[in-house]
Amino acid sequence: MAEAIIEEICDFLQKGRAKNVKKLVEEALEQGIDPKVILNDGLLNGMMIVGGKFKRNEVFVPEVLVAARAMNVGLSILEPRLVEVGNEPIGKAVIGTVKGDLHDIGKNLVAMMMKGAGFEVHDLGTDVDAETFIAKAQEVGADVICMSALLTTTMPNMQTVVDTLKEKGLRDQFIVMVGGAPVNESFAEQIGADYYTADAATAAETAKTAVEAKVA
Ligand code: B1M
Repeated sequence: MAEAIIEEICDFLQKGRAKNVKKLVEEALEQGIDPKVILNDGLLNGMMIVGGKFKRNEVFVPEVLVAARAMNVGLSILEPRLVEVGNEPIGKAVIGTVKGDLHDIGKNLVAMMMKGAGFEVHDLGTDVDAETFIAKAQEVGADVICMSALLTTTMPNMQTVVDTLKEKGLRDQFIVMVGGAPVNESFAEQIGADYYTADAATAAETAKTAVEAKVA
């Protein structure tokens, strides 16, 4: 039963059928299926299959776009179940996908996990330039700046944020975290970011540890 509904979520996600995905995710939650199973085996699995087809030119941007929309609808249903926010925020974070980059699913997941870890999260969306990241971080008194990039061509825009922080004499005020499929540890080191993490849950854990260490 649980396997059947998860398979259906995965199938409808690939077809970009947001309404069906929404309905089935709600049904799966009502059936008591673990939200993490719905996320990983249903939604993310479906997106991975679409990603593979996109790479092999079996589907194209419009199909990927509708699948991504269905993914974000599914995520919004899961969010309250994945995120149990405490009363006092443990820190503040600004998050966005860097300039030139419109991919937001991974960034949304990181934002969600950060909220779950107790952060007050300010989500700047996609295509965010250095000035916007920094202005928002200063405005809200952020502890952490989180940047996501999915394109090799937009990764250098993470460096621009770090360099602009240095130019403004603000580098020491913020913990800078980077991630996204093409990003890795050595790139993070090379651009002078503080942390690279491979997935959303690890990003949230790392941010929490880093903020606690800063306060101590
Ligand atoms: Co795009 N796309 N796309 N795309 N797309 C990729 C990234 C690509 C790898 C596909 C491929 O060719 N195999 C390829 C990039 C190649 C490269 O740069 N080397 C690509 C391309 C080429 C493009 C276009 C240029 C295509 C075109 O127009 N010809 C174009 C660019 C548009 C732009 O941004 N300017 C484009 C457009 C699109 C859509 C709009 C159609 C859509 C995005 C819709 C949306 O996001 N709302 C889309 C999608 C969906 C994808 C794929 C299929 C899926 C990405 C995704 O959401 N994955 C992707 C193929 C792939 O990745 N296999 C592809 C699921 C998500 C959960 O994973 O974001 O990696 P991810 O997040 C992970 C981790 O990386 C990590 O946490 C998450 C897991 O827990 N993480 C962080 C992410 N951010 C983090 C930050 C952190 C820490 C961890 O700290 C702060």
